[in-house]
Amino acid sequence: MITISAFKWVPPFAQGLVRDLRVRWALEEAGLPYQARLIDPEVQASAEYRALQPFGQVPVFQEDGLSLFESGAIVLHIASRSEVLLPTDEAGKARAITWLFAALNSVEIRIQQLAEIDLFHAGKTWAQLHRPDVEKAVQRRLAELAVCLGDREYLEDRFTAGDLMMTTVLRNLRHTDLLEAMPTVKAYKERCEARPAFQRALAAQMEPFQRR
Ligand SMILES: N[C@@H](CCC(=O)N[C@@H](CS)C(=O)NCC(=O)O)C(=O)O
Repeated sequence: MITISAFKWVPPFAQGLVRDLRVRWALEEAGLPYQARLIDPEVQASAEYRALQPFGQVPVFQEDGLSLFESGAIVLHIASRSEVLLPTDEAGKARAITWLFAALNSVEIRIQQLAEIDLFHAGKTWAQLHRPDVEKAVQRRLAELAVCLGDREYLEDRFTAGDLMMTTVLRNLRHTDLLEAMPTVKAYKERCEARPAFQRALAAQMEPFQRR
């Protein structure tokens, strides 16, 4: 049975955004059953967990003696087992993987900077000085993404792991109104989030938080 690590509890601003969500979503799309190992700060700091995830973070993926960390690598590993996430033709597969990296490397980095300023450093002078430039950089990426999407439903001609990753990245803007100015990107994100597999993944991440 596949096991993934996730947090027992996170503050409300992070609920529904923790990176095990993308792994749960990929597993749901692929139809692979899994169980979650819910961890707390004590486990995060333990030598046993650090041997699985050198930075003490979630998610970790474990199956049959294989242990993986980094959500991008895990989603790619799962996607390689499911045509729902990765086309079987070489070009289609390579394009989907390209979008997965673009989400993590070209879009998430920008959005993460903004989220860190807003959620962790809002009152600090350096953050207030830096924020306008960071917001502009995010707006630029969103506009570029809108051009890529054009009038298509997905980044390529069908849903792939690239859309899955891009959607989880865009969700990190939920504390802002930046997507309101980008209807194409907003509709794209909502289209992906409407997938039943996403809804199941989100409910599964939220369940332990709501139990507390
Ligand atoms: N690049 C890593 C980042 C993982 C990550 O940042 N996980 C966060 C939750 S979304 C975490 O565990 N934070 C707690 C910590 O860093 O101590 C990945 O994509 O898996």
